[in-house]
Amino acid sequence: MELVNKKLDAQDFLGQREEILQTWPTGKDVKFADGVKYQQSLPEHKRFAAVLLKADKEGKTLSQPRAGVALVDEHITLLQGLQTACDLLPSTIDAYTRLNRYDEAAKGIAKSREAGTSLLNGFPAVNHGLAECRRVVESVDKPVQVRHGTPDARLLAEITLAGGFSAYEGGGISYNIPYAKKVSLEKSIRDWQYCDRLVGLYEEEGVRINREPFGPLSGTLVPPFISHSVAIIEGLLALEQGVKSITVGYGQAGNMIQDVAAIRSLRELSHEYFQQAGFSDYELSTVFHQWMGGFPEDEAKAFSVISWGGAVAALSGATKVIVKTPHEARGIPTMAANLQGLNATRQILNMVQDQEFPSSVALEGEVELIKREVRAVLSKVFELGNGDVAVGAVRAFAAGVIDIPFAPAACNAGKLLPVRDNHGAVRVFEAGNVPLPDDVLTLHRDLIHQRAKIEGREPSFQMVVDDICAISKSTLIGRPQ
Ligand code: 8ZB
Repeated sequence: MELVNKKLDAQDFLGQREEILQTWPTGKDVKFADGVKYQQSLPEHKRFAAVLLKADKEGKTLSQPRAGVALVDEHITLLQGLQTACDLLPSTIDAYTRLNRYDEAAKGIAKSREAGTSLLNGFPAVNHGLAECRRVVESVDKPVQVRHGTPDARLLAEITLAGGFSAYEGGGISYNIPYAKKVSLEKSIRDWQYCDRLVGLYEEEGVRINREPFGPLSGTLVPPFISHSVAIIEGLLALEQGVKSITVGYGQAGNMIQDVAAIRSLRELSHEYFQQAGFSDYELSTVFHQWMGGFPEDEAKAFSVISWGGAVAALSGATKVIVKTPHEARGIPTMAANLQGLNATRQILNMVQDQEFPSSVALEGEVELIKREVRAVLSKVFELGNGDVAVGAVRAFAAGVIDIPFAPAACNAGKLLPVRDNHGAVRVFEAGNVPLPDDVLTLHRDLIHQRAKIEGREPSFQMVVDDICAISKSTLIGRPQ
């Protein structure tokens, strides 16, 4: 089938469903009508979209950890241990499931049973199947989201949504380019149209499922306009398939003004593009990810990074914040470490919640800058797609018009080089083929040269490397030693 941004027709969808539900034995337990009935039985306080909408109206910032282990009982124990310290729960899916390697996940489950500890880096929802997913959802008292990194997430969506999860992270771009090397973008966008259409079918039965494009992308010096462009494209693709609750996301870059401006511009631009495309019947919320790059090993220092993220999340007015842990530099956190990250974040959210970030020339300027950058990129995307955003997205990546820094995908140009300016904001050092207006490019270059002059060196790749390592070595900007 040719890729277009059109609602999948029933024949196409049902044809795919028949095939996809047969790829692993647990697929055959999925019956859509039964999934709808189960979702309808969930109380309001366990419905992800409802809890987000309420928080957004009240101007609150909710907290959410990442968590997932191999075995169901252990996973339940983990989520039960975390739920009193957070507002929203996750189930982070393991890497084999993300790669559709359910046979390997099965071995991981068996070995985890033998070892008495999780030997997978997440919860293998497909292998456990529908009934066990429901047991997870029923064992906790907060809404649960599927968080993963899966280019082809169709079977996972069928099983987990029928299993009572009420939010689903990912998208055809954001779960391909930063996660896979050789998956074609046409294919991942089409496979995600299926996931969005499935959510659309639940919506048609009165069941609201929240969808969240993965905002931070590579998590490495991503300029806000790049991640915003991807989030808006994925939002448009989702709306077309009938999604009604969308959370657009952004990964903390570290400069307070840029980060506050990023969440503000993300919300405003999303409304602008969604409404321009004729959509009005949707709920929009935002998510701020605490720093996604390298962390300091020292736990006290890690808490600083975590708390700063929590503070800026609240100041920016994000609807939720995804929380890191003091184990970030080492790997998958224990429950205790996860609780520490959540408690540190809750304290700062409570203290900052009622404060307002003052308007200023600098903030307004940054908001306007991001908006101009996003509009320049997206107008080229629409032009390349002759008005079709799905086609335009594929061509934009091929042409390097959208270029995600430090992403593994072969179809990503990798020519754009970001670097921090003298205040730590992420700027564009080499634009590659990204069509930024001349005066914007000049502004980025001037800001970078200002820093270079102060550091007494030329802007260079070394400066980029210094920035990538800076926070783990306890500064924001990678100054020369
Ligand atoms: C793209 C997301 C990366 C972050 C965390 C990593 C990192 C991954 C799990 C998890 C708790 C898991 N992460 N898998 N955290 N439990 N199973 O996602 O540590 O911070």
